[in-house]
Amino acid sequence: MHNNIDTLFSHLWEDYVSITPSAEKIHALLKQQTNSSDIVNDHVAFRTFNLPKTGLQTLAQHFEALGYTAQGDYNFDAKKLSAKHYQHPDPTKPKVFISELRVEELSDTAQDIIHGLVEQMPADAVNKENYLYSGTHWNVSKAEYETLLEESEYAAWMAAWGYRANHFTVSVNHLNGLATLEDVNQTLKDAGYVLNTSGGEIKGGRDVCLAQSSTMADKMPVAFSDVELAIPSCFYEFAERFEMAEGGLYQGFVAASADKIFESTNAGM
Ligand code: OOG
Ligand code: NI
Repeated sequence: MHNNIDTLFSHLWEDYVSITPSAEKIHALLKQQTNSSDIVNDHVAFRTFNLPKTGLQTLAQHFEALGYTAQGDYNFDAKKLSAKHYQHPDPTKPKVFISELRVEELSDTAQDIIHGLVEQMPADAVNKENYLYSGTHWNVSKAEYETLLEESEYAAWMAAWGYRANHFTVSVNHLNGLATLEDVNQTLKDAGYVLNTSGGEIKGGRDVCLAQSSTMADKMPVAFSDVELAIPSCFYEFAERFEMAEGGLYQGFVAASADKIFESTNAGM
């Protein structure tokens, strides 16, 4: 386990930009446009399979050890996912969103593939300091990836990329000058980036106290056990939070919006 939150997030960022070159470029672009010395990170998201060896809790324990606590539960019926979000008592620390695929709801074929992958993973991998950015612990063939892809894009992504930050998120509230999420989106489109339009370019809004947008994932090569193939890796998200009626910025997530953000790793939109 890490004993320092900032060190953990810098390892996560390093791993993330190594397979998401657009995020590093957008980070630099937004810094330059807003004359900021840094960009505030709203949250990071992780994915996993709900098998006992590697369920959501095996990732969460690394954050709990650093003082994070579970705050909200989310369910995505069609995608067969459950999720929780975590917050730290220090509000300047990024929030964490962890989802897990309910493997038992998939076909027997898909379940067999996923069990076969997770069996290859050493039992102690989840307790290693680098677990949250350790990638895959298995060999997966192109055919297995494609079989999973037909049923669950999430399962295929996990099989190919494993344990790592799926995305970082720019806190639009902290961007001087680019006042709204619309402004950020326009800046990104002017620079040639492709946004996720599933459910509209902006998901949510003032009415749910959270507006979100994201890029479509970069495509990066993965060495499958038989062949190398370029597939969607990770994306960058942009979040604007609004005041709640009772006061204070909303700190949770919005399931209907999250459902569409997941689709940022879909191939070609
Ligand atoms: C997580 C999607 C949900 C959000 O901010 O609502 C999410 C994922 O794609 O793994 O990050
Ligand atoms: Ni997110």
